[in-house]
Amino acid sequence: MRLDVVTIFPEYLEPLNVSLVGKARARGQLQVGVHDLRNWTYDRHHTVDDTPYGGGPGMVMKTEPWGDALDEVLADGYEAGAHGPVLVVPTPSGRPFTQELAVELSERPWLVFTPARYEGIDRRVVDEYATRMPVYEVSIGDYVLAGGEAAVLVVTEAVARLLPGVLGNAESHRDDSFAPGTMANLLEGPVHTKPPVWRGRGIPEVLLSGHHGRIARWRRDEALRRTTAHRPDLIGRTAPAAFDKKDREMLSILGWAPDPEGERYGRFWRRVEDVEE
Ligand code: 6GU
Repeated sequence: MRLDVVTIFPEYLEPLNVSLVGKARARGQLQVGVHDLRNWTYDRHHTVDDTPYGGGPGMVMKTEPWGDALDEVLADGYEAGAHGPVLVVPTPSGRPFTQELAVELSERPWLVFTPARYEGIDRRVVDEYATRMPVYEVSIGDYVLAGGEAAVLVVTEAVARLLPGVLGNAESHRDDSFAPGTMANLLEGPVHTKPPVWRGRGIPEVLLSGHHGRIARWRRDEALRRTTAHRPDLIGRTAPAAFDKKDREMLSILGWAPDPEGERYGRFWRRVEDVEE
């Protein structure tokens, strides 16, 4: 896979040299180009922004540097043998970045990122490149960052770990919390390692029992506990068939029951306390 990032803060992308992504690059599984947008400015002040048409606060990133930068980065990529680029535009007004989207992007050969500062990029830039390639405008969550660079790091790490041979264990993706599929998307429960006692705290007995069936059940129950506590929305929208009898017992203990009323709009479970009488 090839990645290109155009940014006014190339140094913000330094983490792409370390850890999982850095190792994938070193092994040749990933080619990364980070490009300074100001290389495509031709005035003395290297201006990349201007005041918004229609007024309002903040500044808008100008069309010409982005257009010239993207034209050259795309031409150089094609020259180097890359094909099938997609443009990934980080923005708080994008679609939510999910594991499903990470999987989709991991199947593309070439991602071009355009992290913006200020109030974003002149709309015409996205509209222009959307005529040439798929464009994904993505948000990494319901909060506002000062710029899209941190989002590029987030998306890159989520995508890179899905590439064949990048993570050690090929089995590990299927079990990811949020892995697409018909299974319930549950958060993972607690994990433990040696020593067996730390500051008077032991390990749950079952994990030392050697009973694989009971261990799997305990892990599942802990996942249900954690998911009901932290992400009740994930339980609510899980189809009943994704839960076995023991799951439903645990959900009942945790105060959850099937919601026949909600089924029409994709809400299969409700908190028992939520019932109004
Ligand atoms: Cl992708 N960019 C910015 N600036 N803020 C965000 C975001 C992206 N995702 C969530 N907040």
